[in-house]
Amino acid sequence: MRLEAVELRRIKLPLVAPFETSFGVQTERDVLLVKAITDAGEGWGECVAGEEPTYSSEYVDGAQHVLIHHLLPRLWGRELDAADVAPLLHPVHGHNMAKAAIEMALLDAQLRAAGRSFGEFFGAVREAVDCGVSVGIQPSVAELVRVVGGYLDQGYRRIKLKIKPGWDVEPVRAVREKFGEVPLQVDANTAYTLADAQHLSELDPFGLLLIEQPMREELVFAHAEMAKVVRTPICLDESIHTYQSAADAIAIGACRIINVKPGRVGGYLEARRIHDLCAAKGVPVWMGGMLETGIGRAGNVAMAAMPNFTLPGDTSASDRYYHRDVTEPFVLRDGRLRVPTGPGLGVTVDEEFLDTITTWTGTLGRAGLRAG
Ligand code: OSB
Ligand code: MG
Repeated sequence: MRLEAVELRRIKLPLVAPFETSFGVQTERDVLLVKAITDAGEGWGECVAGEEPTYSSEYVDGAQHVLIHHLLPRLWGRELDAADVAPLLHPVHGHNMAKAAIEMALLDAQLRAAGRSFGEFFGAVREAVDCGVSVGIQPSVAELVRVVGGYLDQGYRRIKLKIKPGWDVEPVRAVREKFGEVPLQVDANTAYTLADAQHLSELDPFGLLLIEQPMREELVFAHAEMAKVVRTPICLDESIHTYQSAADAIAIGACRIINVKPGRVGGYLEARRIHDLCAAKGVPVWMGGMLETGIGRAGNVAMAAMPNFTLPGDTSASDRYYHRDVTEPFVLRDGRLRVPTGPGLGVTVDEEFLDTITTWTGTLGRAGLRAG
């Protein structure tokens, strides 16, 4: 396969409700989409970087810049397999979400051409995946209980509560008291320090599945220290950038569970290696989410069908995020989403709809950028 051109597109999609985390409130997504045009056909990728570098150091304008100026120039004019992308981009440090977007688009093109689905490529062992939902920080505990009740009524199989100092033990207690033994976990998005270990151990009596990323991403050793105080299993999200960082974190006891986000680790192929490592080490994984559109969701749901994805993922239905998705919507059935079976991502991108929400497009080829 040869990469002939890449169409970059920025779209704005409002969220159905504001999503508040310890790092801010989000009311819409500003998404960078990548369409790879190859001699074997086209493929789509979605960049999960946020508008601001507040989840990680990546942000969408930066991802666009690095793709145009540093990543795509390394891919023109050669025979490529999706597996060649990461080695070719290895000289560029970091920028995993930007790298993941172009690898995803090439993998989609390659699998569409071969008539194979992402699920088949990953060795999916189930036709549908168990879905959880990530619940943002709410204005009050009463509102939280109402929102969680609504998601449980829809059939979600696991609730994740976003927490931060001042919004942790009480919301967890309220949800436990109201909804009993529903599978429940929390995500701090780096809002605590090791000095908070004793406080976080107050969550232990609630039988949570896990506590996700309590401390800053570089504090991997501190997570191992915290695990000596907090009995709830620690799960890492932001700290895991590569296969190697996953191996190191597991080796020192910094986490017992890993949240796999293909964008965060530089693509689906690195995510698959992390899945396989964790399977070998007896570490369960689950599919994280970055409020993806149907494009990213299609790939995530397919990967979540791999055998060691034994916990429900942040793979919620399209209507949890958007009034209208950019593909056919993913619909929750019995608390699950079906793994697409068509070639590549197995979804059709609604380009007419895209045109109505596009804020910028640019086409790149060997000769450079043509803004559209
Ligand atoms: O930490 O998992 C996270 C969304 C944006 C950035 C970081 C995170 C999240 C979520 C949402 O929790 C998960 C989803 O896509 O449903
Ligand atoms: Mg997280």
